[in-house]
Amino acid sequence: MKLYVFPVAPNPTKVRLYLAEKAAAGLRIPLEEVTVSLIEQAQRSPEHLARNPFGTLPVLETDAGRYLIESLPIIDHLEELFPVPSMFGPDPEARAFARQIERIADIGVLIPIARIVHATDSPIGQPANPALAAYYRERLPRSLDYLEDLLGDGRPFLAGERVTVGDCTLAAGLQFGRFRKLAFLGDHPGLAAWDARYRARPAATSVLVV
Ligand SMILES: N[C@@H](CCC(=O)N[C@@H](CS)C(=O)NCC(=O)O)C(=O)O
Repeated sequence: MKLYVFPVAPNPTKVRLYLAEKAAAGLRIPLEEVTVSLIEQAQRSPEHLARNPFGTLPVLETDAGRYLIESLPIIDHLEELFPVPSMFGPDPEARAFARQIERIADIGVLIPIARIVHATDSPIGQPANPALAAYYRERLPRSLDYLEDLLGDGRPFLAGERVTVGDCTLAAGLQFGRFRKLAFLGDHPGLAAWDARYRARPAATSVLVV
């Protein structure tokens, strides 16, 4: 298998954190990471568009030569191939809740942060769009509030005592904001403490660059 990625980009980072957490827990998934430079617009090259017509990362090339082009289905597929140790949870209900938290971290935090970054200071040259940035800034606190409430019972990670895929998604989104000197956790002390705790993990230090 090959995983096409680029450092700091949040969706590839989410999958890379997932892989690093699995490795830290003793399961090194055998795949080759291939860098596709977003800075050089290599995601728009004919070679990459043949893998993914949307021209985005990450992409997983399976051993059969097929391409998975969405980050969560990539993780789902790897998790089915390598279910132990689980990055979702020990039973169906726990796994459903972990997946729900991941969706909220992605749709409610990672995507808004990515939109705000690209609408204000895009590292790949997307045009500024203050109205779009304002729209996502207004929406972001709802999901941050929800995640802050989860942590209110003293749990160390978003889904409980153990790290799950939602932690990877949230950390990937927040890193992208930090990359452009944008901070989002000023009104969320529980999440700020989670952020410090998560970033101290060996899996996080091996992947996060800012
Ligand atoms: N829904 C996709 C989103 C993928 C995506 O937007 N990737 C960004 C990097 S985080 C990208 O490749 N952007 C390059 C571009 O839009 O030109 C996923 O979850 O994988």
